[in-house]
Amino acid sequence: MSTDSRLIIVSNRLPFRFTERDGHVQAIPSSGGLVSSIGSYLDRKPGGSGLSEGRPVWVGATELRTRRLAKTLSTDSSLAKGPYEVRAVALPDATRDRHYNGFSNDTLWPLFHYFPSLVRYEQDWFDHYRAANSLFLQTLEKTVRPGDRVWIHDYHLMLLPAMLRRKFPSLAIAFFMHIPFPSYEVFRLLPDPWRRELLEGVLGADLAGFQTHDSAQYFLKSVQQLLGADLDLRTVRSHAHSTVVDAFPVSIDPAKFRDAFDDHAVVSEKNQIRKDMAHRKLVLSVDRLDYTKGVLQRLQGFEQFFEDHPEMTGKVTYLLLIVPSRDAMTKYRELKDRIEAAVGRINGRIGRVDWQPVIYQYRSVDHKKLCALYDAADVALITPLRDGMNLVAKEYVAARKDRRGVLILSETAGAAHELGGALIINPTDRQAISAALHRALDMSAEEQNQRMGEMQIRLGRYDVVRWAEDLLGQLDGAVALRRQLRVKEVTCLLYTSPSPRDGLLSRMPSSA
Ligand code: ADQ
Repeated sequence: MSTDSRLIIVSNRLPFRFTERDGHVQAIPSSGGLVSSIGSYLDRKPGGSGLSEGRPVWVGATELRTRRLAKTLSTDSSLAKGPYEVRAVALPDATRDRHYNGFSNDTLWPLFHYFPSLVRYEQDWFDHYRAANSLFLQTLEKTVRPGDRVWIHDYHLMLLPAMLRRKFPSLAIAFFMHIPFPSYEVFRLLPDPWRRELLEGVLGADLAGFQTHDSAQYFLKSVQQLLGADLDLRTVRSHAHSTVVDAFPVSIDPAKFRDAFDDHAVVSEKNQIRKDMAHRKLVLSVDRLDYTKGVLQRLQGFEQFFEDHPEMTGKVTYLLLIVPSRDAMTKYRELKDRIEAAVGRINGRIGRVDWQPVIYQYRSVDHKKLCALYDAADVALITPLRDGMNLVAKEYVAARKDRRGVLILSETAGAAHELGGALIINPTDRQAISAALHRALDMSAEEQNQRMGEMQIRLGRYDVVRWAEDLLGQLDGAVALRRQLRVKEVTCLLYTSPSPRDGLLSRMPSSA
C-alpha cells in the first residue's frame, strides 16, 4: 500500500445539513448513528487510520446546489479545516426523493427491520436507487487515486461496491451495513432481479461488514440460496474475486462521554435537571423519530408500570427525547402524531397538577446537554423493536463515570449482545417493561456499580477506533486474499485453457 493512500468514506448524506440565514449558508452537524460513529473515529484519528497518511475524504449527497456548496465549503472554516475533505454528490430532485424516501426508506428500511407489511415495492424507486448509486460512482471516479481504500456505508448504497469494482478491479473496497440484515425468509420477499442485484452489489466489496454475527450469517445464507455462490466459511468466492463477510459491532468514543461527567457546564446542567425534576426518579430515552424504535410500545409499558405499582404515582418522570428524522415521509409524520397523542393521553389520565408523568421533547440537543441528561437519569429505557446496534445504549453506559444508573435494553438491539449488564427485555411485552422499571428503580447502588462497571470494561476494550481499525485491518487481509486468488486463477487458466489468451481475456474485467 502506498504511504499517501487515503481513506474514502462514502455515505448517503454528508455529516451535516445546510441552513440559510440572511443569504449566508451555514453547515450544521447532523445527528444519527452513522455520523456519530464515523465522525468520532475521524476525530480521534485525523489521519484516517494507522495505515494511511493522506487526509480522509467524505463523499455524500447534499441538498445544496453545486456552486453554493463549493463556496460554502471553501469559506466555512470548520469544513475547510476539518478532519476530512468533502466531496458532494449532486442528485436530481426526483432521484434523491425516490432513492432516499422511496427505495431506501420505504422498501429496504422496513423490510430489513422486519416490518414486511410496511414495505412498498415500486420498480420506479428501484430504478432511481440504481441511478443514485451510479451518480455516487461518477463522483468517486473523479476522487479515487491508486492505493486509496474506499469504505462504503449502509443500505442506501448496496449497488455501489460492484459498480466501483467494475471500474477499479484492484481497488480496496469495504462495505458496512449499519442496520440489521434480515433472515433469508424475509430478504427473499424482494423481487428476484432486485435481490440478486443487491447481493451482487455488496459482493463487489473485498469485505462486507455487519453489526452482528446473525446479520453476517443471514447475508451469507441469502448469497448461497439466491446466487448459489461458493462459500468457504465466511468467504464468498467466484472466479478471481472473493468477499470476506464478518461482524464488526459498531461502537462509540467512550472518553467523549466519560470526560463530560466532570465538565463544569455539564454538571450545572445536570443539577438543574435534577432540581426541575423535584428530585423525582428520572427515566430517559433518546431516539431518532422512527417506528423501529418502539416508542409507542414503550409508552404502554410505562403506563403499565403505574397500574402495577400505584404507589409510584408522582414519584417517577419519563423524559422522552426524540430527534426529528425523515419528516418528509407520511409514515413518520403519522408516527409523530401518534406519539404525541399517546403522551397526551397518559399525562391526562395519570398526571396531577404538580406532576407530569411524561415530558416529551422533539428536538436535537447538543453534546453537553445530552451528557447532562445521561448523567441525571436513574434509568435509560432503550427499547427498539429492532436496531442494528443502538449507540444511545452505549453512550449512556460510557457517560456514567459514577457507575450509577440502570440500562433497560431490548433483546432485539444489536447492543444487547455486548451489554450483558443491562436488564434485557422484549420490547413488545409491556409487563416486562413494567417489571424491569420496577427492578431498576429498586436496584441497590452496589448492583448498579457492578453492572455498569462490567459494561464499561467491554466498551473500553472495543471502542470506535478498535471497531474501525479492526474492519480496515481485515480489509487489508481480504484484499491480499483476492490478489492471491487472481494469481491462482491466472495460473490455472494459463495451464488449462486450450487457448490461454482467450481464457484470460474472457475473465478480465472490461475496463481493467
Ligand atoms: P440510528 O438509527 O440513528 O443509527 P443510534 O445508534 O441510536 O440510531 O444512534 C443515534 C445517534 O443520534 C446517537 O449518537 C444519539 O446520541 C444521537 N441522538 C439521538 N437523539 C438525539 C437528540 N435528540 N439530540 C441529539 N442527538 C441525538 C443507525 C442504526 C443503528 C446503529 C447506528 C450506528 O439504525 O442501529 O447503531 O446507525 O451504526
